[in-house]
Amino acid sequence: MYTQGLDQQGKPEGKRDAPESAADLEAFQKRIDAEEKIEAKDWMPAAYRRTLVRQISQHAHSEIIGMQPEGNWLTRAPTLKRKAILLAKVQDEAGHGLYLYGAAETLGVSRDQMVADLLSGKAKYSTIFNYPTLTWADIGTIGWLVDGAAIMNQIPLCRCSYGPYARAMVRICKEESFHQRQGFDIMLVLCRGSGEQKAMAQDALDRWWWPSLMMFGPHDSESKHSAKSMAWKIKRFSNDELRQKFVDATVPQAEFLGLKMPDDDLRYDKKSGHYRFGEIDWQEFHDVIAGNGPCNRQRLEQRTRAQDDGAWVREAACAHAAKHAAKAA
Ligand code: BYC
Repeated sequence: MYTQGLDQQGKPEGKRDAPESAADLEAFQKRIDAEEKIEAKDWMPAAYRRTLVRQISQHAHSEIIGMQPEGNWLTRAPTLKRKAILLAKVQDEAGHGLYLYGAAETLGVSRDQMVADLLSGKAKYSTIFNYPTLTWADIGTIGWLVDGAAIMNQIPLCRCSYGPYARAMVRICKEESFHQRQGFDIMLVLCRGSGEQKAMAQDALDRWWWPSLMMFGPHDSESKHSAKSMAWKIKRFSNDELRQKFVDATVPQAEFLGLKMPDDDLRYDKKSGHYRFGEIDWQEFHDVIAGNGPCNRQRLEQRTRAQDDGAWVREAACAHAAKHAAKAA
């Protein structure tokens, strides 16, 4: 187990992997193939551990950074009821981040290290949270599309081979499903409202549709981690498969709302039973990953400020725990 600094791939800095025997690797793969869950204390290949630390910590960071775009509307929600719902949703996202940091910690990486990697820009988080929330319709669209895409990606993660991650995902998915419905409900109200409200909903869809498709990651042909992650049953479906499922599920919902998808190439292909859609702007995807999205800097600044402002709470909690431990001893 390691708890110290990790490099960008989640590998202990300056350390080499211990040699792994072919027999151990084969026995491990057999367990995976037999759908056995791998638990924290079980032997696992170093690369499997690294992949999980990378994915779970990025996932946790996404939940925590993802609180910001929605938090932006807490003081401006149109009614008290909407405000209470949004407050609960944003709190849920904090909870998701905490379960996920906890799941990553079982792999031997410390929370402090993960947070440090996020704040230094070393660790990634989902590109989607680097876009601004300009109107109330953006809150509806995030729930509908962003949580919708998250569910599509995360339901299969409930069957991930690593037990602590899979179990964390069960509760997260239940909550995400409520989030998606509250988002769709906001959209429904706007689309049945005045012309101005409907135009606001359409504008939000125009801005969030393509970034939502980017949440599923690069094309399978460009996805460097997919083959290994699929063999280890961390991922159960490829990026493109999940993206297609999301498009197929979402286009009819947009039709129901009376909104137009911002994609002139979108059409239903009767033969395959799928919606065919246009090409994603991969340059934009890579730019946002590289830190050059509309809000990357703002998101990290805000997170750093929150971390600094909370230092006294962490110190007080540690002092309190130490006092109790000393008493008990
Ligand atoms: N954004 O080989 P690939 C939420 C990176 S939060 C940024 O396909 P993999 C919510 C990828 O990390 C939901 N980076 O990777 C919260 C890799 O980079 P590194 C967040 C991306 O891991 C608040 C490289 O590109 N969900 O629901 O096999 C409010 C190559 O990609 C992105 C999760 O985190 C991206 N979009 O597949 C509301 C789900 N896409 O690490 C809602 C868990 C790719 O080599 N994660 N990259 O430097 C996953 O399922 C997988 O990690 C991914 C990528 C499908 C995202």
